[in-house]
Amino acid sequence: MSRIFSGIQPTGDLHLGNYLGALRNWVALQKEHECIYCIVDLHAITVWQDPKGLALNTREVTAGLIASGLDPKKNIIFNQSAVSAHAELAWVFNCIARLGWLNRMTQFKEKAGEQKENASVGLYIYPNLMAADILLYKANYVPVGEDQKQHIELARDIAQKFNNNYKTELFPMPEPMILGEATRVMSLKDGSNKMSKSDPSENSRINMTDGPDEISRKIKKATSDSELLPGDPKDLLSRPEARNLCAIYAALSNKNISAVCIEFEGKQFSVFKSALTELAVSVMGPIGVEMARLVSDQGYLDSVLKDGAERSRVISNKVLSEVYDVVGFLKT
Ligand code: AQP
Repeated sequence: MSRIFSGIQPTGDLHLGNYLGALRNWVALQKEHECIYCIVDLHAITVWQDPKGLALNTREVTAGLIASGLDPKKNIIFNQSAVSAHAELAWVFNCIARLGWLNRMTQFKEKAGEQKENASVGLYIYPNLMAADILLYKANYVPVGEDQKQHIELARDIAQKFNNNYKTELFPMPEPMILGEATRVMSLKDGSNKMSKSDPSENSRINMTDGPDEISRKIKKATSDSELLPGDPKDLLSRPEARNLCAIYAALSNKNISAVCIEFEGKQFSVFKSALTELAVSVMGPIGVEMARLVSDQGYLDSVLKDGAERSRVISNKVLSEVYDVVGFLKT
């Protein structure tokens, strides 16, 4: 059985991009794989997080995972800071990864923007910690959205260089798994930016906790254009906002985008948006309700995280010990 690892940051409200690009795929994978899902709070503090908000978001993301359909008994679900081996292996990888490799990471450039000199060192070396997250479990596959592909490639480079430097086969090469029709859900306000928790505009995303009225309002306000919907998805290439809405419809209805174009060919956006609202409410509504129920049961969420951390330590301590032996650290 292959081992799957993936992570999600507790940096704000979970949104439709997280659901379609990650969570929904994780739920499907649990049937056939050994899955480890980590709420990556160490990654979260690479940009400022209010401490109370971070704790709140960590529980809310845990609720989101379970409400989406992940079984916490079958899968390991835990928060990263509870398992110190992540930070320990990351340090070793800080000494393996090359500056030139990190300089190429587009997410750092996007997140640091013009303020590069002011960005935290943590944000810069974020991919090394991500490599540690994955390799600590010798994971074979990492289900992620399109935006994370470059970081998985870096994890492979780190694994390869570690193995070469120390003449070992310790780490397998992890593969990204990019699944579904919505591998990169874009902002509802700007089709050139991805939907993101940290986008200051609430109207840019549908949150997993949004009720029917919020979903409907946000879809109505979503940027579209005045043209009719085409019968061929190729004609959407120069219309990023329209393409995004069609891709969301396709993913939510488990169809491909061509089928959606055929269904709505020649229709106006007002008609399409009504259908999209109905569909989004029917898929996301029950998940939001279940999330709210779980969030009110803090004791249960904390017990899930504690159990997950204990189970993840069984695997990760063993791998870290192998790494320390290979590197030559004395276990005094
Ligand atoms: N817009 C998206 N479309 C498809 N997949 C997405 N993911 C995130 N946004 C989209 C996928 O969700 C998983 C968890 O991501 P994350 O929360 O750890 O980090 P992120 O990619 O940085 O997400 P955000 O929402 O943009 O968070 P902030 O604003 O805090 O940086 C990943 O598998 C990711 O691919």
